Amino acid sequence: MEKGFRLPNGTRIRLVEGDITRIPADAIANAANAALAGGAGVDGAIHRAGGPDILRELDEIRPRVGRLPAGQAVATGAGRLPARFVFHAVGPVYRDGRHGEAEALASCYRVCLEMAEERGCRSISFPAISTGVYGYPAEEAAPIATAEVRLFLESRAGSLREVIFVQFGEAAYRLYERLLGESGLQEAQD
Ligand code: AR6
Repeated sequence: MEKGFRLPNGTRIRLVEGDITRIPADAIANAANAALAGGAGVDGAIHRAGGPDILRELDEIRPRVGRLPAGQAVATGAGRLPARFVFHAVGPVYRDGRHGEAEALASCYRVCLEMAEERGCRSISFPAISTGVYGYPAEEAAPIATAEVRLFLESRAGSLREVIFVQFGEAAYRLYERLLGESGLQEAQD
């Protein structure tokens, strides 16, 4: 399943249901953890598909940055993934929504978009950060992700032409489809 939306300035938001490791993009955002040590979920899938080079790079970064706070990200190469970079973003662990979770989640998207621009990327893909192991309710996380991406594309996009939301499973895909569909964006036909 897949759908595209066009912004007035010609940039695009693409929505895809599937495995983020199989979808080509200049940069792939990862839902990592503070230890940058790999893990389950999409993090595990990215390390499995990308191969050991990614963890080797993280081994070098770790001593410099220590434990990475929620809302921040570091960049590595993408190993065997169909991408140039992986941005390892640390999402917030969801407690009750009153502990800065929304701002930290928004920051994950913003920081990754900025990192993509800094590296001249044309496209970046995102999983639904924090909505798995970290327990962020998908319906609360989705409007934060889409609003942050839209704001960035509308106001700050340079090299970046396309942001891809990769949703795992039909329910997550439908949630984004509804949100983006109701946002007044034009659906792209190609
Ligand atoms: N492609 C796209 N999305 C995926 C994939 C995939 N291959 N696999 C899972 N998802 P999670 P978090 C979706 O748990 O909540 C790890 O252990 C999944 O359905 O991967 O940020 C890290 O090391 C969900 O919607 O990340 C951290 O310790 C979304 O990706 C911790 O989990 C995020 O789920 C981070 O937890």
